[in-house]
Amino acid sequence: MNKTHMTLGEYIIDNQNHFKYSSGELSRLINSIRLAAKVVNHEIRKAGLVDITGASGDINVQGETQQKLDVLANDLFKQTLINREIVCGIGSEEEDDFIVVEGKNKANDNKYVLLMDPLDGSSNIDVNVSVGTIFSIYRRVSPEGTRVTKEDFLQKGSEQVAAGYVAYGTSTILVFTTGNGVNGFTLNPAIGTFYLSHPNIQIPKKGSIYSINEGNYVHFPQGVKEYLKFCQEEKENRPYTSRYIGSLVSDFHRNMIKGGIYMYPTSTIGPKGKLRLLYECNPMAFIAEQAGGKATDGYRRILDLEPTELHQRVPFFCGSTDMVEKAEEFMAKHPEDANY
Ligand code: P6P
Repeated sequence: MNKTHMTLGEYIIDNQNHFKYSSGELSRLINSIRLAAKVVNHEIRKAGLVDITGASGDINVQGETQQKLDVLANDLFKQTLINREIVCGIGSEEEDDFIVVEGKNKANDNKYVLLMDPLDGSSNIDVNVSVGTIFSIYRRVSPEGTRVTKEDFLQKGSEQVAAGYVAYGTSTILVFTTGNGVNGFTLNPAIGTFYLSHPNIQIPKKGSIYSINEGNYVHFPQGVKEYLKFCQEEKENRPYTSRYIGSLVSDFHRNMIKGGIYMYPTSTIGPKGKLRLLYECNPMAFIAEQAGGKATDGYRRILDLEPTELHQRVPFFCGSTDMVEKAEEFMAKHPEDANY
């Protein structure tokens, strides 16, 4: 039930009994994400004034240069989750392996694991371009009271109980689903409260925006090249336009509101694509489907993919159903590209 000017806290209380396995823990988990998002937002808004922009000097497990804010956001979300003893384990883009949350053994009784990209698109921070946080929540599969295991994290995206993102843009918006539709909450920075601003978001079935790094064009699979040419040569009143911010959360959020497709396909320079299945593609796919959109690897539903590794990468086609299905039509003509 959505009332006007409802706060995130009121929404969680009003909808708690809709959360799968509602026992209050999921509500507390979302509340802890809310707190961490406000703190990260505060740090991002002053980047450039204090020494938290630029590279940290470290390289993460992805082989990517860690930005100072990457490390800060990772530490903030981790600490908030650990302090509240809500999850029994955490997976993060910035951590080589998953983190076991033990505490006074109480944590091992916790039912959930969380996977996150604490600050996606962080290389954009130094040039004042929007960045985001992405999170994915599962119920553990290992017995409660025991130490969390890798299997708790390597679950299909269809098993997620909640997923969301925070877009630190012209305003800061927290968008999430618990399997009953998608709602967006915008932060009022003056009082530090998230208000329901985008109830029941539905991705327009048709769209006219395609979002892809066309700098990689010569390296794309043939089906992607053919789809891009279709968009660029479409005869009826040239409906398509290209928008690529270089920040998944921003490109995705724009498509959620206006319609569009985001693509990060395989290429000869990235044979499995770039985006990570567990904490980028799965949460965004869950949200997209809950908003009436579609998400595939060009051939298969993202949420059906069986994970094998914590940081595995998969190709990603996500957004307005009609656009994703049109792209899949071109991909289907090249089945040789289905095995990456
Ligand atoms: P490229 C950011 O690093 C990210 O994971 C996404 O947020 C973004 O869409 C993509 O990579 C940009 O990658 O190769 O186009 O610079």
